[in-house]
Amino acid sequence: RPIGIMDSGVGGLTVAKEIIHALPSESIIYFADSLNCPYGPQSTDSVYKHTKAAVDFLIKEGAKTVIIACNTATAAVMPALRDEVDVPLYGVINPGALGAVRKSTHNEVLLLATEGTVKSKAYDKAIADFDSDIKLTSVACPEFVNLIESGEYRNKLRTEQVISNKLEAYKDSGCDTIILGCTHFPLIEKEISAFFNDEKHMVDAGFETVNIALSQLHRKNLLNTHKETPKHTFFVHGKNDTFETILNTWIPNIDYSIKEIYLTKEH
Ligand code: DGN
Repeated sequence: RPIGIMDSGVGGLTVAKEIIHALPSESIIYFADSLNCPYGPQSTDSVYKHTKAAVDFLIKEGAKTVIIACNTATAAVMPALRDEVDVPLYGVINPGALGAVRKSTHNEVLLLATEGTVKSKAYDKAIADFDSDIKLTSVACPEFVNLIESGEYRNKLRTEQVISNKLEAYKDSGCDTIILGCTHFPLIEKEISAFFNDEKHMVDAGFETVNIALSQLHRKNLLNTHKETPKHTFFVHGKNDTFETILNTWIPNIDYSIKEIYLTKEH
């Protein structure tokens, strides 16, 4: 059975890429909720509804586990949704917070995320649980999501411009660690890191999650033990003209199919 991944759009591809590299025999089914993207500005209730529909869909399609590869969705549904489904469900915020606590050397962390994630204070809570001495500064960066979803991020100059407009005020802040608290952001990680002269520890919440989820799935005997040629399926909810190009740029040379779907009441 495949590993399920959901996001509001292309962001979860950063998580898919890590899984495909780590476990070349596993197949992935991916749900991109392009119809409802972006999640960042929406209420917790509507993000909960969209996320639950996506998770239910992936389970119906046979997913043996689902990774909520979206910080905004994780903040809205976890841990409550875990009790409503009967496969292991992973969110990206606790692993991201733990990664930052581990990497930070002088306890000042900068979180880059969506408005929804920042407002939820989910990172503040998770970090305080791990280490209450850490000072967290949070910045909502919806501009980055638009830049990436539109595919414009492949224009390096434009990307550098958007980043410096947004983060100028934080350039000389005392932070030593930056959390990419939106799964879209690893697509522009190099440019974000370069803006800070490559002097900060970078934490990719999706990457941290894959490490934790895969070792837990291994312990639960849910990973393939035999070699298998994987087949990846990407379900795009609604229309997304840039999805396939971004998929091919970000995760080249894989066997996949893309299916455009619309969720109906039966789903
Ligand atoms: N990729 C999503 C996240 O990690 O929060 C959010 C993108 C969005 O829908 N705004």
